[in-house]
Amino acid sequence: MKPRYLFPKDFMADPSANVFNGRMYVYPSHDYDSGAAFDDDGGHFQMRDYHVLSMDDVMNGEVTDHGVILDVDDVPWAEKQMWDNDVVEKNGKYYLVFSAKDYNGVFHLGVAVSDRPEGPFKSEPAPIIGSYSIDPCVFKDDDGEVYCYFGGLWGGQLQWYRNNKLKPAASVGEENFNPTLLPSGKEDALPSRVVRMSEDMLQFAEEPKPVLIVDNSGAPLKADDPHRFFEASWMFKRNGTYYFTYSTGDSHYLCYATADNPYGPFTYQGVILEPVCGWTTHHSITEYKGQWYLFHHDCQPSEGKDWLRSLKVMPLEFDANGKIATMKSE
Ligand code: FUB
Repeated sequence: MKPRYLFPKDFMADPSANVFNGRMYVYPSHDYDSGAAFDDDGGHFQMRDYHVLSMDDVMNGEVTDHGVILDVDDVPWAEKQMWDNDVVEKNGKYYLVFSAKDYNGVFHLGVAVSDRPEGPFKSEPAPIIGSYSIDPCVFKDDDGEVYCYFGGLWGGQLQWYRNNKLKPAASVGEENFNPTLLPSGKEDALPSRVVRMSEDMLQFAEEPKPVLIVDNSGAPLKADDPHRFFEASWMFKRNGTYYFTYSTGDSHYLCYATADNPYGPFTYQGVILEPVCGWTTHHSITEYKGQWYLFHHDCQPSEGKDWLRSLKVMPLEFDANGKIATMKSE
């Protein structure tokens, strides 16, 4: 089946799709033309607010735009660049976890709370203590524990940190992409992070841990592997298997790796999506009414403008062994 452009009226990206109260909700970033030039730090992504979209038929149904659910002016600690977010329900409240830059140009993760999936959401006064980098995915396991997966290279600043501490050589400022902080060649790739959230969902309950992706022999993927982690962590569970899915950034794939627990290590399995039109590729995978879907974005409608992305969705199939066939979004 051909993918559907979900919301042709506006430019949105980084869709996090979640089912709440029997309805599909999609929480994207909200692209606009700020006039900022393209750079390797993502300085062209100057997003200011979030909307939420909802529908009860993913491929054909009407898509409702519930309007602005959080604006950067209503986040006391954030100056700019409201990048990827995700929402989870816990004990009847909805928690929007998002990434934005503070007034020192440093990315952190923040939490905003609502009584309804449609928002509006009210931001906490300060970012999550000990949080850094971008692209949070909040995943609720069957026992009710919520895990946050996060991190992104280059403009996402993940290369500034080792063992959750700023590397001494990291320069805090506008120049995020400092290649000397990145591993290279046959050094182990930099991993995404996973952390269990506190019961009230407002803080980390523990120190973030690396999300190790290993090959079939148990060796970590290397920095020069085109399938190594870059950004856009997503987690889902199917038939007891934890699927960690992610973008490879500069090689432009969506890939996946599996484990029998939320912390991993995750064994690399393959490519989910071939490169799309545009530099970034970012997604979520969710089941609704018995069908799995791949939500993603591309830049075809804006004729390749990386900072003006459009939401897409298509069905996703698993084989009898739980494997995902590589797809193209055309
Ligand atoms: O939308 C801004 C950034 O672009 C996201 O945080 C990345 O995952 C990439 O999609």
